[in-house]
Amino acid sequence: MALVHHFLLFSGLFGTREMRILILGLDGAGKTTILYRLQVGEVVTTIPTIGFNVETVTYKNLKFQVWDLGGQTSIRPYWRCYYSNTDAVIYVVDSSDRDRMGISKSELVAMLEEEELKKAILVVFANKQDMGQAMTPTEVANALGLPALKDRKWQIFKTSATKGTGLDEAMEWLVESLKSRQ
Ligand SMILES: Nc1nc2c(ncn2[C@@H]2O[C@H](COP(=O)(O)OP(=O)(O)O)[C@@H](O)[C@H]2O)c(=O)[nH]1
Ligand SMILES: [Mg+2]
Repeated sequence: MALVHHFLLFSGLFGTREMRILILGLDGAGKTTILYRLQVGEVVTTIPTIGFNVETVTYKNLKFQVWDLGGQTSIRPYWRCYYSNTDAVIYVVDSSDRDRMGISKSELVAMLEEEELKKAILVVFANKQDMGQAMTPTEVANALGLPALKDRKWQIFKTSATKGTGLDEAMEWLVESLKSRQ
């Protein structure tokens, strides 16, 4: 319920300009679960001709778009079509997937190099904190190289998308950050 409140804030604050937020990360990180947890509207899945799924939720002038990073390199150039006018990136990490933390880092680094994303705020969700073997947010931050990021407003939050914990706090930070940037 509190999440809906944040979106009311979002939509009220940013007037008529469309706010665009990307939810990205490796497959299995929990992105789709988070999108549904936000409960802001109908999730529409489209498969562009190039062949990767994009899930979109639009709530008033707020648009969330989700797809999986990693995998096939041939489709990467097409991701660019979705990068323009992005206000924030929510980067979702499976904190229990130590084996793929390195891949998650390289995907994040490559994505942040995109010219169109230079000004986007970065919120990392250290997801699956309910799992016993989960890395702590500090461990995830270090593994992703977040402390070394230059000219980037970022923050990391511990979340469990299935339990619904931590999402509120993270979205609140995002709303405040977007507000102060206006
Ligand atoms: N234990 C646990 N499982 C989760 C969490 N978030 C997502 N999952 C599970 O991880 C799997 C992949 O989630 P999904 O949202 O489809 O990942 P996506 O590929 O990033 O969209 C599903 O079985 C989810 O139920 C979490 O916080 N904790
Ligand atoms: Mg998914």
